[in-house]
Amino acid sequence: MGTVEPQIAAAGDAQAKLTDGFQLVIDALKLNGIDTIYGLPGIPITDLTRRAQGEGMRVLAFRHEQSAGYAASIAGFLTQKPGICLTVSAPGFLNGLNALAHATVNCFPMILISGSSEREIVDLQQGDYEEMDQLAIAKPVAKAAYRVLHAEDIGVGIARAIRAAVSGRPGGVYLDLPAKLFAQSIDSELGRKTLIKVVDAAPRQIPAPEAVKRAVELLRSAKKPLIILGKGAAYAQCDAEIRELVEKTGIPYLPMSMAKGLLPDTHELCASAARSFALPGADVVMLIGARLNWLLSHGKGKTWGGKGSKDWGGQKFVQVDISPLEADSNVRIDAPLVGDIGSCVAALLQEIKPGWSKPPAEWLNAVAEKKSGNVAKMAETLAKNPTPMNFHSALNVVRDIVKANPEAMFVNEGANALDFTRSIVDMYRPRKRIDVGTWGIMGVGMGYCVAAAVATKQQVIAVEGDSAFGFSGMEVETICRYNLPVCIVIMNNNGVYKGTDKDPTGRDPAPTVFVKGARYDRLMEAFGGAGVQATTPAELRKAMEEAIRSRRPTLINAVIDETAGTESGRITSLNPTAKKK
Ligand SMILES: Cc1ncc(C[n+]2csc(CCOP(=O)(O)OP(=O)(O)O)c2C)c(N)n1
Ligand SMILES: [Mg+2]
Repeated sequence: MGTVEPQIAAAGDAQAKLTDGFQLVIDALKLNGIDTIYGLPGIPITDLTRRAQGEGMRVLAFRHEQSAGYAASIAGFLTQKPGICLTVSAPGFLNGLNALAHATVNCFPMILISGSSEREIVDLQQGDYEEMDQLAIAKPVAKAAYRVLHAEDIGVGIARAIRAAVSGRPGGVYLDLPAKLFAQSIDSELGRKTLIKVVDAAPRQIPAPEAVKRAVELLRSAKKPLIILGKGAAYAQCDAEIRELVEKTGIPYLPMSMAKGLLPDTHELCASAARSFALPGADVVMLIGARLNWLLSHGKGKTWGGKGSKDWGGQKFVQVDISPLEADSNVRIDAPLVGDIGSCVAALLQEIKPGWSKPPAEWLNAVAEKKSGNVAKMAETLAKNPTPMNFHSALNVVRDIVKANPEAMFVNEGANALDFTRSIVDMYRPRKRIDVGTWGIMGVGMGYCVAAAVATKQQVIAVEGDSAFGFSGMEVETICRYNLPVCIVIMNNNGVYKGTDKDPTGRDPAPTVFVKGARYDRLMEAFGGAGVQATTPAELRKAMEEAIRSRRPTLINAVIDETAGTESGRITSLNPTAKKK
């Protein structure tokens, strides 16, 4: 290992029994089954990355900490183990902070470990190299934040960080490791004894029997029940039980974006294509790992059949959630069911006895009818082959490719590139679709691609808006460097939402437009991957098939009609524009 060998090991017998901060961090992570680090080296953590790699950990080095952070966050979602992001102090830490906040908001278990500068100097604000009170800054966006000052506390620090990240409602945890800590030496036997192998890091939380009964009673009383599956349900990895619950009760369900594929989108009870009928029509709604936030119009307003924008639609709610604080966050929850999703769903299944009567045929037929009407309409649109290619004709190809490769991981970000894809591309397996999440955040794309490939070893397909891609585009080098089976399709409409805006004064390009006819495919070629320009669905299909056959890093620049998108995609209504023209 040459220079990466701890100095102490080579320094003779008397010192050979010492260990140091670097080593204890690595030992503590490994002891807890954490084998991958997503990060970016520099002072004071360069040697930590080297030595972790030397000790057999997978250390994936990115071009920007934000991508490393997003990678760690989604690795946490996919594996139920905290994803580790490792950064340098102040600027590196701040670059990773966005992902930490993202993890907390999305309930992904992640630990941001950042090196930091000398406490004495930082606290007296004497101007240290990369001086910053990182712990204080991380706290408001983290589920928990800790600092370790002494080598003998590393075991406790890592254990606390792991528990905080994965127990209860998962989230982002910050762990501050000052530069001085890494070089501290202690007796290795003593050090070993300070390490903690966390027992039952995410304990099951069993729901109260009376809460289960209340929930089932409410469901039983429903004439028009609906189930909504959120990404919490996908995270829980109790896929068979959730499927059983849906099928046993015969209740139509709506998957939120990252819950798509928990049951196949083609399932007869999937009501996605009838969403705008099912939400206002339902009388009892059971939320499973889904929050009534903006993505569900806060459970009220016109989406839910309310008269005004804030009026209750009259639905009663069962809410299955690990957090007792979630209920009543937006509207009254008549039957909160608090516990881990696996335990709650199992308890519901117990309580739903044989002889359970399925929802009234009238409701089921109405949903099915609405659905088949919309599916037929969509099929018509998808069958068109306009020139230039538009979102629909391109996504019709992606839809086929995903159907033929249901195990592939699917990354998606953008505005139109996101919204059209979510509704057009069916998912068939749980936890395959990973996207912009709760915030509708741009920039997760390439970090997600790396983590998805590393954590699942599956082919990755990414559908990216040209703007969305730009946030993390440099990571195509990372993808090429690790030779990951990632196929990126850029929906290139020359800009944010579309490419047709003009500066009213005629001086500059409009803020929403990019260089016309940009060749993103050549970016991939610069690093040895395959770059393809596709102007027709046939070219796109051929390129995607080849990417998947070869498992080579591939970027396809899909040239989309620049007039095809709409402002803000599907969330135009959230975009404030002056009432006065
Ligand atoms: C971090 C961040 N910055 C800015 C935005 C605002 N925003 C939403 S979608 C989007 C890009 C949309 O353009 P593109 O990805 O090309 O998708 P298109 O609609 O053109 O298909 C932007 C900048 C955001 N959601 N997140
Ligand atoms: Mg665009």
